[in-house]
Amino acid sequence: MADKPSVEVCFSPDRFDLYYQGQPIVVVIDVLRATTAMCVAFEYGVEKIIPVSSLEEAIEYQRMGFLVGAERNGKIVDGFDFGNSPTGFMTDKFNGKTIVLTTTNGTRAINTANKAETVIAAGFVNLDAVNQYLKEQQRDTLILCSGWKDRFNLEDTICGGAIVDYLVAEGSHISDHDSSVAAKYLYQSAKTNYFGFLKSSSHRRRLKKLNLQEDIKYSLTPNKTSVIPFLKEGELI
Ligand code: 3SL
Repeated sequence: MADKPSVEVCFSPDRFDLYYQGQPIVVVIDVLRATTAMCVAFEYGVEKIIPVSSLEEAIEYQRMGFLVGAERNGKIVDGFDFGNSPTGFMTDKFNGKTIVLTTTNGTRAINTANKAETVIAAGFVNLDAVNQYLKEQQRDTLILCSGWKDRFNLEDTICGGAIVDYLVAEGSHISDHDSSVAAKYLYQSAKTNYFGFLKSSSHRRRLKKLNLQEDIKYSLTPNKTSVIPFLKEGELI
């Protein structure tokens, strides 16, 4: 019988090169809030999202006439059209449009992963759809947590742990890196109440100060959509 594919977790983009060993699938997670917002944007009809890492690139796209969103440290950057609030994408104003987005961590993580054959964006909001997709693919998978400025964060790790937990329990994948085992245990401790478990997480506190509780609640709610954003030639579709 052929070996089972692996699923492993990398805690932050600056560790990516240590964990990336040519896995054909990379799953990028930024629960609060970039990948959650991307799922919502597609659910509400956005056609494409061009994720850019720097504000300079975002300004270039603005000059070319694109609709451009930019977030830094949880706030919309002055001069841009929108940020990365998931609830902010619950509108038909982006329906059928291509938008450009830059965020503190999430878009950079997506661009870090772009050497993989397949890159998808995940969060709690599309967890079942992502789990199902990965189970069907049967390929080595690396989960990349966006973290916060290259540091570990709880919410992305727990979401990554949920994927590992599912795929290992289903018997479709194996997982043996310590980071993946740790992510799985954190998920198992958090799964009955993500909101409570993450009460003391640094990013939840940061967003709470900015009055973004609604975004936090939404982002921690599983399975709001079955959309899976895929990166194709630098664009999410
Ligand atoms: O880092 C990111 O990509 C953002 O999602 C951060 S925030 O939730 O907008 O603060």
